[in-house]
Amino acid sequence: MHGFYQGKFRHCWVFLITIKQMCFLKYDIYRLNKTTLTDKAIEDIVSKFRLEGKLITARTFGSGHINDTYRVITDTGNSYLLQKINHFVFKDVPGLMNNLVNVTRHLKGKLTAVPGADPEKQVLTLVETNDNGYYFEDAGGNYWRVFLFLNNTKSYDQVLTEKQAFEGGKAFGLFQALLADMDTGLIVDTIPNFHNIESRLANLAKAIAADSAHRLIKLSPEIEFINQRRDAMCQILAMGRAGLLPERIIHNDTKFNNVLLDEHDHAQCVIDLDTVMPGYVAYDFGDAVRTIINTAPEDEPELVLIKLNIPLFTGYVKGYLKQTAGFLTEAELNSLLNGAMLLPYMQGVRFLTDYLNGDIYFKIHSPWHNLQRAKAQFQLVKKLEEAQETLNNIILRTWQHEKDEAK
Ligand code: ADP
Ligand code: GN1
Ligand code: MG
Repeated sequence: MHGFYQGKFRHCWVFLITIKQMCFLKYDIYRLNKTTLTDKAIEDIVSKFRLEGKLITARTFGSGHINDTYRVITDTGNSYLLQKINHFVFKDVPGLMNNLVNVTRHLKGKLTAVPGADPEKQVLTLVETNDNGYYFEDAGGNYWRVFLFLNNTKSYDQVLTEKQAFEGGKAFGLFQALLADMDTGLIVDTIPNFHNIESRLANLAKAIAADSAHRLIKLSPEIEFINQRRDAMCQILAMGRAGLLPERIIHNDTKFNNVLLDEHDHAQCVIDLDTVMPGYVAYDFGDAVRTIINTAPEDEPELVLIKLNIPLFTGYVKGYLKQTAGFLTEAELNSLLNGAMLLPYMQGVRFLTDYLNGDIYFKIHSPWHNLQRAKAQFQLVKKLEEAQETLNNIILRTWQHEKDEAK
């Protein structure tokens, strides 16, 4: 051992220690950023908004990977959701907030005409700033916004029952249905090429070429896995370009914790509207399936625990097609399974790219978190590939059932 430290490998050893320290330092800096906001700072920020009552508590909330979220409670018993918008990810915050105002206005307008609907509970409500805007920019250049907190709601990182999956399907299906007639001119692209797999693969290629965090070593199995599936994964994009799939306004981040269920597990409200942009319905279907069908979390380190929960998939498909069978084209229907393959693949590509870039995009909880996430997503793709026929039959059977019901 002495020889190893002192001998010809000495420089190598020092180098490895330095790399390791840098990884942990970066992780520590990340944790510091998350926890250093004082109550006084929060009080200053919320004082810019028209809140009812005086702030009593503010606590970090939720498990999102992008924005910083706090639940704020005031002495009148009112509850709010304060968010710092990640402007490294969302470069055009005024455009993004304008989208949110237009989308929530459209959704509320449509629900007002639906008997029994409750637009205030089913759609997010932004709280105005004192100068009648919807966001506040602090001295440090950070952007903040506040929503009314929807009480007695739950969001699940993992789906537990078929009923929850069904309700989630209904919520995201209804969301697409209500936005079907919205003027796309009212929406700006908050992240250009967000679900463009060609562009995601090009970003990965750049990250591999640069290898800025010196992490490329040992990644050949993952890179080979990606390369083997390139053509198949670009199919939706090709069909869209050929005019075979219509572009609609979709959510673009339909992981299951972006739908709030009420205390009886009924669908209540679709949240996290930052990525609402034109796209193909298969993207929303695929991203929801990605988080519902997996028996393990998105970042599961034990790959053997990643299996498919078919009843949850069936529940989601039933809820989703109940709301959408009336307007989806046959080509869209046939693209759904492809979307279910594509989204975990694309997510794996995005996690791997971020790992190679040194974790600059997604929040991480360990220096290898993004790699672990990527491996887990690719394992899910493998499982989905094995079950393609079963999954397709479920989609087609459910579609037929909805068509028969409508007759
Ligand atoms: P992120 O973009 O970081 O995922 P979200 O907007 O999804 O942020 O919010 C994070 C979490 O906060 C959600 O998963 C949900 O649990 C909760 N949440 C968001 N909006 C509301 C709301 N209006 N009322 C109650 N809970 C909410
Ligand atoms: C991010 O914000 P959040 O945690 O809901 C990401 C999604 C990914 C997801 C993976 C703007 O979603 O695209 O699918 O993490 N959002 C953005 O968990 O990149
Ligand atoms: Mg979210």
